[in-house]
Amino acid sequence: MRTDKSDPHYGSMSIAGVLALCVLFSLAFAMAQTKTPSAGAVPQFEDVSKQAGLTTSHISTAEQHYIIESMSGGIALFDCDDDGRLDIAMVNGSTVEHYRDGGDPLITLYHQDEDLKFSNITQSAGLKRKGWGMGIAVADFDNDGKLDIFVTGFGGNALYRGLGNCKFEDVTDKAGVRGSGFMTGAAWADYDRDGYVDLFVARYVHLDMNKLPEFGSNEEFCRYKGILVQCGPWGMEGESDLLYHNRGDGTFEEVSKKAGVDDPRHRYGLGAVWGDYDNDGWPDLYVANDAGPNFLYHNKHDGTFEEVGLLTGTALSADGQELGSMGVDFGDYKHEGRLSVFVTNFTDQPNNLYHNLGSQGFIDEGWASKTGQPSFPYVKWGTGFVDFSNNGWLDIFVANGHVYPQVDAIPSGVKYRQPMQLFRNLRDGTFEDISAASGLTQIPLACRRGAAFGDVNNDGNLDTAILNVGEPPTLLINRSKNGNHRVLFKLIGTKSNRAAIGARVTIRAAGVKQFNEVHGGGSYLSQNDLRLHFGLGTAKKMESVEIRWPSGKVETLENLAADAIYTIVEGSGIRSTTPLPPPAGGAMNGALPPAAAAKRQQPCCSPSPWAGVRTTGGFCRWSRRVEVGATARPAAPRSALFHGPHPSSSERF
Ligand SMILES: [Ca+2]
Ligand SMILES: [Ca+2]
Ligand SMILES: [Ca+2]
Ligand SMILES: [Ca+2]
Repeated sequence: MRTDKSDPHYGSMSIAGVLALCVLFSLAFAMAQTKTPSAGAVPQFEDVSKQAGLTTSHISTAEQHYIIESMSGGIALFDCDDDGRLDIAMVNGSTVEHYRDGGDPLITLYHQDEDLKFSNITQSAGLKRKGWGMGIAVADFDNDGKLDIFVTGFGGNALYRGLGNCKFEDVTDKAGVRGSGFMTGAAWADYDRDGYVDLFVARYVHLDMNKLPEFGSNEEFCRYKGILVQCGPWGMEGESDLLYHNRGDGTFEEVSKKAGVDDPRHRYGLGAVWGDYDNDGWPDLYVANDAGPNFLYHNKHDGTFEEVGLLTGTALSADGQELGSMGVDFGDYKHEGRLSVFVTNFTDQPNNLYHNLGSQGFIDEGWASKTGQPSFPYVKWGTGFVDFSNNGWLDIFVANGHVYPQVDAIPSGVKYRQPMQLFRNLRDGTFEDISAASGLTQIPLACRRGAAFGDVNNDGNLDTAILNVGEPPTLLINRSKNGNHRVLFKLIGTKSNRAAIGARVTIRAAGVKQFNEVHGGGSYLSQNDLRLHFGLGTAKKMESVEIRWPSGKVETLENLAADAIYTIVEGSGIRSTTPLPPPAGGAMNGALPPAAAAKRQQPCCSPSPWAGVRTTGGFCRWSRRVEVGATARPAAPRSALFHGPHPSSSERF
């Protein structure tokens, strides 16, 4: 049913009433507030892990005598029951003793029951396969509208087919994706554009669990700054990589060799992410290799790839060094219309920022961008280009943690548990380290691995979940209050794969063009929110929103209002619009002293007819969804123009 949004008496309170309340509250808050000069400029994070109920520990030994104990694992933000709230899947890890005994359940699944309250539903979800979990990536491989989970592991992966309502069926063996060896990064993309997502799986080193290299046994490969440590990866044999082509019938065929992504030289593969770096409409693949050159595979449109890492300048550091690479993300951090690459690396190395120059390849601006110096001492893993401040510019987040617990015995230098880092985009190709100003350095240190990004509490600010080795995960809620507008897009493919992995959204707002692509796996062995998020700064609307679906179909929406979550279906436009709370900012949204904070238990201030209610978490809950074609805010045009062909009856949906 279409609702009449022009009715001023819609809802329980009139617009005039809400406005009057808003003025009152604004005055009250303004009077009570202490102004801080930088408020709004730097994102602020709150660690809610404990009160959110994220209490299950990742599994690891304290000593980590073997390299296999250091590499797990990833974390995923995705909505397993399609209720609009992100749930969290954490890879569990294991120990050599446990593994020899059958291993540990590969992942823990937390359902978000209400705002930022999670419960562990792993057992009832049917996620029972045991082993040694490493990475995670989410997609809808069978296009049935239910998200599926792929977990990499040492000695065997798991593919959990979604049945709806956060229940899963283990189809690993039926699908033929169990694999073997030391599997790490996984990433989904429909590389041959047949409407079904395919799956790349990186593999690390060759390891025989019955003949593990003894701790400290080799003077060359099992030493670090003079102390005894686990052996490897140096001196170890590597493993090839895998590519599973989706046959569309629930099974996969391993085609890495045929496709040219098998890594015949057996580099130590870790993080992997797909992205169309050359804008030809076909997904390309970046693979971060530890202690060796990285791979950039260009998609040749015929089911095969050409490895162009060295040719494009994305394999080594600026000074020609092979670095120990872990995590990776693609992002257009300078609004140039091209995806650049950020890669996290081992200690005493900078991170790489491979700036995409188009036809001239890439140039590593790790040092020049000023992300190199502050990251140099740490061992760096989970990462993402993320606009935490909603100003339309991508910042860079990095999760750190050493591989050797023994480094704590070395008097100087970095320790095993390390701080997280955030680099603010200064819009000139350089970044500023705002780890301290954003509150990240006040969060207890941990040895971190995967990091995933998404809007966990649906307030329009991107949040992050981080895996901590041997400890429960960290959930950081972004409490920024800068008044900036923003938007999220949930895409549903019809001709394209249903989760729209690989879809590209390009928006134009206040004359600025931004784009991003939907990723099935990335960062370090992790999965971000499948919804694409854009910060819009002061822009209250987008002049245009162009969606390039993986099928190749391009559709454009015009004059779309900001501050909403849009669900868009390939071929039929906006299916639903969920308003976001009004951007927090200005007088009523600065840092609140305790007395004023108590007033948060009030109706949300907004002239919107969709008056929200503040929950105990301090943010708004908005219940009403707007029908197809309607706009989110009363001030916006009454309906967004939709240009694009209508779906034909033959399209799957
Ligand atoms: Ca959910
Ligand atoms: Ca599915
Ligand atoms: Ca391409
Ligand atoms: Ca949020």
